Amino acid sequence: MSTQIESAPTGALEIVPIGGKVGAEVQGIRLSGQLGETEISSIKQALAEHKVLFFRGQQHLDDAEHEAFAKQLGELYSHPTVPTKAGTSSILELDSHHGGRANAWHTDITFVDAYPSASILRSVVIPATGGDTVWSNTAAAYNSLPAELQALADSLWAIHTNDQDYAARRPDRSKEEIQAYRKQFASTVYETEHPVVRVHPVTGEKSLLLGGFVKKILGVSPSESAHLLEIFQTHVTKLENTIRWRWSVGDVVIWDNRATQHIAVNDYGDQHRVVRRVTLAGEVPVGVEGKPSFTHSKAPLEA
Ligand SMILES: O=C(O)CCC(=O)C(=O)O
Ligand SMILES: [Fe+2]
Repeated sequence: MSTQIESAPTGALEIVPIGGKVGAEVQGIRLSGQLGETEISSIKQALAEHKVLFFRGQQHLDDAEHEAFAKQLGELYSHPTVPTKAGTSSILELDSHHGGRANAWHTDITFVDAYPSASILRSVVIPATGGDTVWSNTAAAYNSLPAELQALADSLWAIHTNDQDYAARRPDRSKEEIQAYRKQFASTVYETEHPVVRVHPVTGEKSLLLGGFVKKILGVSPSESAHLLEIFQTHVTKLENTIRWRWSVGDVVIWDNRATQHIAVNDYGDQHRVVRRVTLAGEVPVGVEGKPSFTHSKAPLEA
């Protein structure tokens, strides 16, 4: 079933759901920095509903137009530690030949309190085989928990940090590469306390706020924390709660970073893969009792 929303100037914008719980393709639109208000509000509405939106055939976008498009949806947000691509105001490039493989489930930049509300990813070089990305609906994951575990999750808080990155878990990288990456990625070490369940500011939905930057659940032992994380994360990665995208060059994907996790599947060996991302500023999350997250430390990396 698809819904049609009238929009100017490109005619009908069609939202075609793909997954049962997450993801829709948006058809009949040429992305640019000159979209009409109707199109922008239709995209925002569809994003709140479907969490991940896919746009095919946007090869005409260059870095500047990618940023111009993003600016119509919100304020651009630059990564706190990784330098933006030269010549752009906020683009983060992930190049597989330079270590850019986000192959662990995560929500973007949750090691800061006001982490991005959305990410807009554009494919530039795509391998002939593999290199898909998978997203999970973390509100659906919360809803799939039994009521007893929902109540437990509602009461928990977790500490997130950038001083434990996915690179460190990659067997294919040398010690030197891991050290160099860590030196940049965690040049400033952030530690932030977030509720395990956040309330979405637009939809009011509760979702699990976890993923690869979590260091530990507060108030329990390290081993209890690991067990609890496994229980919750199992619901996030359940196939029913996910959508997997086979990229073509020129595809653009927008995800609601407040209600999703994602992972880039690392199954393409030495093939080249390049994607570029713009993120939009977010607000400080609140838990079910209205208490906001907070960054309790921020310090330069110790040698
Ligand atoms: O490479 C991808 O498909 C996703 C990379 C990623 O995690 C991101 O852009 O936030
Ligand atoms: Fe990411």
